Amino acid sequence: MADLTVHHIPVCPFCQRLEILLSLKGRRRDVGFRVVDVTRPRPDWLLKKTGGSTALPILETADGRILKESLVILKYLEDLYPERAVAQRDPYRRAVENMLTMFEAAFCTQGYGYVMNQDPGKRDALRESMLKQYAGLNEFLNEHAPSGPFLFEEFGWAETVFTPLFMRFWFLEYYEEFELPDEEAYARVRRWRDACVSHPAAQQVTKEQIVKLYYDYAKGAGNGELLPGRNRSSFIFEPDWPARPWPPSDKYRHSATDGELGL
Ligand SMILES: N[C@@H](CCC(=O)N[C@@H](CS)C(=O)NCC(=O)O)C(=O)O
Repeated sequence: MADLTVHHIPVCPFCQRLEILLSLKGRRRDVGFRVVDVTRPRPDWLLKKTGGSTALPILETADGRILKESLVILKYLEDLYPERAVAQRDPYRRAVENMLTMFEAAFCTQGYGYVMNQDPGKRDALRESMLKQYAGLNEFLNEHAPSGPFLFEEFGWAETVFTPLFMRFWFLEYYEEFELPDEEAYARVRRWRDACVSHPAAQQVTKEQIVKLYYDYAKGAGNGELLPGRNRSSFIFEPDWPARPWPPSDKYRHSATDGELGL
């Protein structure tokens, strides 16, 4: 058995960060990943380990110690397996990388708030706020890494943190018709995003999985919660993704049944 176990939800962006970091280090097989089904109440053994909290991923060491929060776990893995450094080692470069990483929480909250919105009257404002997030990243990259495509020479720490979010935001393209405008204000961040999502170390999930899994988010229900009239969450593991039809993209006018979603 691996010395380290990550308890995770497949297709969760925070869990994908860990998989990307481990892939970059050639250490993916040194850590066991144990799947948790969030459509059911968390098992007692898991709640005992976490002290009652339910957010994943958590990392468990061989002697049963628990770490929480993806950025904390990333740092732990970076320190534990230092031989292929993903984070910058030069203090100034590390600080620049950390400044960019600080944007992730607001970026994430904005994207999830947007996809979960159920009020058509708020769509324009949400789109504008999302664009502001991208414009902020664009400015930062233009200042610190105008040529790119990455912040430094290679896909590194900031890319590990942001790529899973760029991939999740495929749900905005599908359910909100959100696209980055073809304008200078987004040109640099577009190059960063496109290079990030196509990097070989970040291919753990597909657009198809994300769009199908996050249907219930697009209807306002997060984390395996059941929507009215439904018996199954889009977060269940069976049937597998290819067997499910693509969900209807018009989230404001139609609520798909379990049958329409192939659940
Ligand atoms: N800030 C946390 C966020 C973790 C998080 O929200 N995970 C989601 C899955 S994407 C989760 O576990 N949701 C279920 C829950 O909170 O009960 C991190 O970076 O690890």
